[in-house]
Amino acid sequence: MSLDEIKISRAILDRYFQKLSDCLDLDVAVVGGGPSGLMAALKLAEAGYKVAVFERKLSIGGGMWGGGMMFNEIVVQEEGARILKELGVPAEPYDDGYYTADAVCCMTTLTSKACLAGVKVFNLISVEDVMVRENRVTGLVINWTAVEMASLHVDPLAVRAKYVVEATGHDCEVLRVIERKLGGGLFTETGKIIGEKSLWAEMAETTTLENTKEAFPGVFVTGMAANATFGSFRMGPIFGGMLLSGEKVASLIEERLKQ
Ligand code: 48F
Repeated sequence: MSLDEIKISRAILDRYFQKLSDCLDLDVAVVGGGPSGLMAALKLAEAGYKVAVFERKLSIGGGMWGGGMMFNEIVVQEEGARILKELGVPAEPYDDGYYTADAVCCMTTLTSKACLAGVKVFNLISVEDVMVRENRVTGLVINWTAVEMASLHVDPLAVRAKYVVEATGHDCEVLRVIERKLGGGLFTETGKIIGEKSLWAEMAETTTLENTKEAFPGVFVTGMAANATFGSFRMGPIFGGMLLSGEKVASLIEERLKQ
């Protein structure tokens, strides 16, 4: 067999567009491929739902790769260690109640498990808007990150989803678009994004889970976006809360999908 460059190109185009076309109608669309978004996607795919992750950057993983200040180890507490164990990521006890794990091992394992469970990951795609019908989000508006970066005047495409997971981290980009376009209406005290407070690991880890919930009809918020939306603290390089938040958001959405 001799290699034909055109066949290679056609194989990529055929398979990619088959995959994208299949994902234009989803059970759950996850925006952001950081630890919380990937964890949510993994759990929902394991439960049998059709899930895709849209990630702006070339590599998924968000803030987990860099550990703390580029020292690529992460810290979790007991509950987070339980999740690492389930994933098969080695976690070493460190002092009383702390565990450490290799950030790269953690992110690659989580990514691999999610893909093998059936999650379709679309990297290099940014979510720039949502679709709203009768005050409920019904899908995403997506475009190439390259289009966004070059500020090109190119119209986007749309993806329908029964539920959207807002997992864009500190900037809560999905809810910010909703806030801007609808003038509020979020399930916060003010109807708007309250904003992230300064570093307090203990409080932030606890409240991340409380803040993991529906933030607008059809949109569930997870990870750091949950704390930023509901006005809680940042936690720095402790990642258990992110994984637990992803797990929780998946179970909340599963309950809804079963109704
Ligand atoms: O920031 P990120 O890792 O969010 P997370 O899952 O975890 C936060 C921690 O990494 C850390 C922390 C706690 O330990 O404070 O920061 O809450 O991942 C968010 C991902 O979303 C992507 C972004 O590139 C990143 O990979 N993202 C952000 N906005 C968009 C997006 C968008 N509009 N469209 C697509 N992807």
